[in-house]
Amino acid sequence: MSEIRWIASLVAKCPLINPSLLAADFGNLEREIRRIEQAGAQILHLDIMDGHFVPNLSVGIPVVEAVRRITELPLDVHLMLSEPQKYVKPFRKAGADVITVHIEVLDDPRPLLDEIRQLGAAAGLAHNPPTPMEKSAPFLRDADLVLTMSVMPGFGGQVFDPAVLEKIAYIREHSAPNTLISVDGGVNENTIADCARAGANLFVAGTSVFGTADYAERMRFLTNAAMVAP
Ligand code: S6P
Ligand code: MG
Repeated sequence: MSEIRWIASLVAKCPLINPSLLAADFGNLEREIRRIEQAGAQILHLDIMDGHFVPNLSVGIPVVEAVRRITELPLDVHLMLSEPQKYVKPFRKAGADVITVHIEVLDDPRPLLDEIRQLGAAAGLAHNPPTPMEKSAPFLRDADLVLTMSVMPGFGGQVFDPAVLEKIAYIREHSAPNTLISVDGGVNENTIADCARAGANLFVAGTSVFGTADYAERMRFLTNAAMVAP
């Protein structure tokens, strides 16, 4: 697998908090993005939902385009879609730098992960809490980012499922050294250290960042909490 260079430099800066815009104030998106940039964010997470793979809708291509115009931060676009194959090209064109697709809707994710990389983006592979590790295990080295969902996707502000820690440890052991090992859902001051200890290095955080008053203080606090050796 040829390497997308900027991923290696991002991995070198880990542990990193990956603020999820789902919990931001969409009425003031530009202000929210400026505040999170000033708070030290190195990447931004965007949740795309289709009302089918998950029981909710969120934002689509025009919002990713708008965010792209506002910031130069890498955009990590999490596709919670039943048919991601139809949308990787338009999301890449809209400005996605990482495109993550779910194993649950792909028998063999390799062609789609390859296509994402050929489009010049980093390729992410996600799995939901009930999905056994065996489903994603054969493809860990085909992805630049492996995303372990620690809640059933669809809504922010849910409670972290500690059963995912075992999956994260497996991924850490079996993925390539420059893989982003990400966790998403219920990541906060009580759960982040366990995720880091298990081997995660990129922590998607919605409510636990945007739900607070001082983003910079919160980003520092969570980052420090994640600074524990796996
Ligand atoms: C989970 C959601 C996630 C998001 C979310 C995390 O349902 O779809 O993919 O990234 O923003 O939110 P929180 O509030 O648990 O950190
Ligand atoms: Mg997400």
